[in-house]
Amino acid sequence: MRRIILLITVATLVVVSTLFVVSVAGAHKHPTAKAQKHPTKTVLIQGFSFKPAHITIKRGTRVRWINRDSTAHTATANNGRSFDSGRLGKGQRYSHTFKSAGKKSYHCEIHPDMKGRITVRR
Ligand SMILES: [Cu+2]
Repeated sequence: MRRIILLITVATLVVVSTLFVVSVAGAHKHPTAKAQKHPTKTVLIQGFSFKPAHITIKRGTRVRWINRDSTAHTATANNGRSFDSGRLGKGQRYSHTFKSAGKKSYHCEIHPDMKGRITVRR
C-alpha cells in the first residue's frame, strides 16, 4: 500500500512539473510572437493640413493618419486606388502599409487644397 501511495505521489509530481515547464516555455515564446510586423509612422490631420505633409519611409512601413480636427477629412491617393481612408471623423484613424517604392501623392477629398506626399524608399 505504501508503495502505491509513493508511486502516485511521484507520478503526480512528474505531471505537475511537466505542466509547469510547458507553461513557462509558452510564456517565454509570447513576446516574440507579438512583436510588431511593420514599423509605423504617424501623420496627424490637424488645422486642415497633413502634419508632416511630406514624409520619407522605408518600404514595408505602415503609415497611420489620425484626424485631430473636428471636421471630417480623408487621406486619398491621387491615383484614386492605391489607398483611401474614406471619411475620417474627429479622432478616427486609418492605416496603410506601403509595399512599393516611389512617390505617393495624396489629398483630402473634402478639401482638395489639403495635400501630402509619401516618399517610399527601397
Ligand atoms: Cu479635409
